[in-house]
Amino acid sequence: MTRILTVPTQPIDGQKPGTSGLRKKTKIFMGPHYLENFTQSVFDAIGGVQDKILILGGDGRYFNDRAVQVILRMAAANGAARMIVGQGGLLSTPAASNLIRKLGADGGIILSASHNPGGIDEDFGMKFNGANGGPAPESVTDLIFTRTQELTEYRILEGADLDLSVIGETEMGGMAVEIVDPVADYAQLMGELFDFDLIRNLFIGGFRMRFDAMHAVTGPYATAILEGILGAPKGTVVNGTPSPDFGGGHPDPNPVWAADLMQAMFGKDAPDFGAASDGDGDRNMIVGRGIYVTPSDSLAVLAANAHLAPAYKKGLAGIARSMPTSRAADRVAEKLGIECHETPTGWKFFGNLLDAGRVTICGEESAGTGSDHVREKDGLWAVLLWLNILARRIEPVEQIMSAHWAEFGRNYYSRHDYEAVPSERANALIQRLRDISADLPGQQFQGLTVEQADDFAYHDPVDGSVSANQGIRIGFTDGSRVVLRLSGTGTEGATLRVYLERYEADPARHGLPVEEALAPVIAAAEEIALIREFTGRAQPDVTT
Ligand code: VG1
Ligand code: CO
Repeated sequence: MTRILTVPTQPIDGQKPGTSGLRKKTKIFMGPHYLENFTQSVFDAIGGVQDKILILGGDGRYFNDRAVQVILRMAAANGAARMIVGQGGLLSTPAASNLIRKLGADGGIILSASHNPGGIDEDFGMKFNGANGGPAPESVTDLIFTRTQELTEYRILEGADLDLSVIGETEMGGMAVEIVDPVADYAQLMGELFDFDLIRNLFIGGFRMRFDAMHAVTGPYATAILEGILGAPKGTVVNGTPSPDFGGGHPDPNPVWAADLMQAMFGKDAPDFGAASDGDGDRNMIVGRGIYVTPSDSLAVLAANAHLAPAYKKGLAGIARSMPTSRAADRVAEKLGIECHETPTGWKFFGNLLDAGRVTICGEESAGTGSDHVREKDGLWAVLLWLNILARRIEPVEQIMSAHWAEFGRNYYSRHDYEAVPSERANALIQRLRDISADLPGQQFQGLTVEQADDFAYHDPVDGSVSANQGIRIGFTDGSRVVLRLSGTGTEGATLRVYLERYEADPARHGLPVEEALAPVIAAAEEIALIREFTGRAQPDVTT
């Protein structure tokens, strides 16, 4: 029986879905009517789900299983034709994107707070992807937000839970529910893009790798593809079983949270290649023996070498990077003579460019890389493209990096995060920069002269839409750059992100420690933005 429940109180606490969906403390999502209100708002904002087909799955964090049952009952009560759910309620973000596209679904719901920790006292999240497989664009997230503010009732079916552990088709209140293997279609797609025989031979030849799934959703994918299909030795994948609290850590693939992997790759008897992925499987971290590859550099190297993999052998249409990502990829685009786009942070901004066939490869400094094979960033895809390149070049990662820098120059890069800053302090810092940016050009800070400064506004070349206030950019005459913006994925106060970049053409200066190379830029950022004064912090909480 369908029940129509009237919402007793203010439905949602007035927050817009951020960079990717809505993220909140798990207990908030578990609170009375909260998940239900947000779900109904999503359904209403996309014009209802009557007769529609949706994909549903999540990264396995705490509350994932319960939320799937609620969403299924609501989809049934709202007249959906069919829900396709990953077995056990699991789907990585790129696998969900692939299923939406492959099965011609109207969209999908992904339950994840990505790299944020999981558990009853940690974070939960929900995002909606449209029929192209990509994150809902701002026009849709704005509609969802508006709907949360005016919602008065939601529809839900009463009934028992479905058993999500059995693959096959079942039914709920007239709606078909199909439980699918979360890995199979994705693994097949990867096999179409890359030269699996060549990578198999690499492992046969004794190449050693360590993939850290960080107790999150890529465990089953990496185990099936790397150890199963590609024949990497058992034990190549570590922390491969998804756990509701990600083993108590942050499933954030960077040198801080993947410290074990760093230690293994810099230690005695290190493997040839190391990689990690985040909570929902859309990000990646790449480490060679004794060398960490920054995500910005990884994007540039993948773009420069993509033609070595079957899917990209005809070359790339163009490259896009998020605004704070280093400009290393721009130099590759220039050399290849292809388009290069700078978009705001968040994968949704790549969708139009990919759909229009203007770009093939995209990336973000936060360890997201992907291509036109889906409409999400894709962690394992990046790892497999690296493997395909390594199998063709037969060179250590370190050598590939130094050759790349010798050819294109090196963009030293780092990001400093200040977490849980009181929102009014963080907003005031950004507002002040907005106010003074027009006066900065020509001024000198720590020996660096400002060339350009603004609050980035993106003009989408495909649909003409404008997204303003996307972050402060301060460029210096020597090619260095500072970017400051506030995170859209945090759940506590504000997170200030400071992105620092310096270009070095001279190969004799490509071996400096990163913090040393960036020292003048870091000092200039402090002098311009008064970060210590506004945040009250002497140094960043996380440096990546
Ligand atoms: C962060 C990253 C951004 C990424 C977003 C979602 O956003 O900086 O590059 O697209 O997370 O990634 P923010 O607004 O906190 O800086 V994921 O893996 O959380 O879907
Ligand atoms: Co993610």
